[in-house]
Amino acid sequence: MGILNRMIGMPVLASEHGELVDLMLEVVHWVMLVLLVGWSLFLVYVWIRFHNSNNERANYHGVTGHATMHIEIGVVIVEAVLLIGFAYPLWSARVDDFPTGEDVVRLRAVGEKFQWNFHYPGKDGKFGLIDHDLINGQNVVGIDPDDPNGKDDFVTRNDMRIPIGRNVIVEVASKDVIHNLALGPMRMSHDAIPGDHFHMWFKPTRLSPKGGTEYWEIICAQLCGPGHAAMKAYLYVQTESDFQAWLDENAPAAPAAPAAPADPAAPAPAGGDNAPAPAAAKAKASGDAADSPAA
Ligand SMILES: [Cu+2]
Repeated sequence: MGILNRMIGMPVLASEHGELVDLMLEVVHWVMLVLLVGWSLFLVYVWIRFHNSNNERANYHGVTGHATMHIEIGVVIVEAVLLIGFAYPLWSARVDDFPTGEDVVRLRAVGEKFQWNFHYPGKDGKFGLIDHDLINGQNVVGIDPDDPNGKDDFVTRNDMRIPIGRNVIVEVASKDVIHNLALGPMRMSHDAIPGDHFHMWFKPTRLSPKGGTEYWEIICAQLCGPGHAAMKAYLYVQTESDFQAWLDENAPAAPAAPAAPADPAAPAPAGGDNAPAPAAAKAKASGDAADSPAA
């Protein structure tokens, strides 16, 4: 298994549910390949069998056998099994069975032309309240400075980090146009639509390259404007200890601390202009964003 997935160049697989996604892709492509070859052979047969030189008079009876109908019914059954047996359960787990508990890693991904802002709730695990009216150059996601829950929130630019082996819930939102947060190795993506927010979840099962010190690219999967192609971000799946160290490094320590410049120690991937800038907006925030994904 996996031959066709390798041929079409699927990115590395790094999430738990992703195995089922890849299995479905593989099976669907095999079914389509069989159909393509079968129908192509049938077309060639029809060209020859019903060529003018073989049939000087039109046939007014048409097809009399039932073979094609049986084949069609077979195709419908296979497709129904794929849909009901694989696709629905997979989709249902993504949209219904959101993980709960202390162990879940939560973050927000806010798209804008042309970058991703990742809002982390800090050590307390609670997001500060956000308010669109508070968005400015320093406070890029509009964290309310009066909300105590947001005091340790921080925001990174194009730099998404998650620990291996824990469930992750990402809230996807947009500040301007429709973007799409596409995490290829996680086999997850979701549109970011202005005026609304959505949740997606997954469990990373594999460190990003070089033991989590290098990244996989995150792309915007909706054509969002002239800078769309440059709207890349960086996904690090780290060990738990590396992730905690990164949180310690980025979460503002003392309440009401002045917005300190971002810590430059974070490894800068060879990404050119778009390299992640951790904690681009360590604005103070607040609020009870106990923002449950359950819709
Ligand atoms: Cu975009």
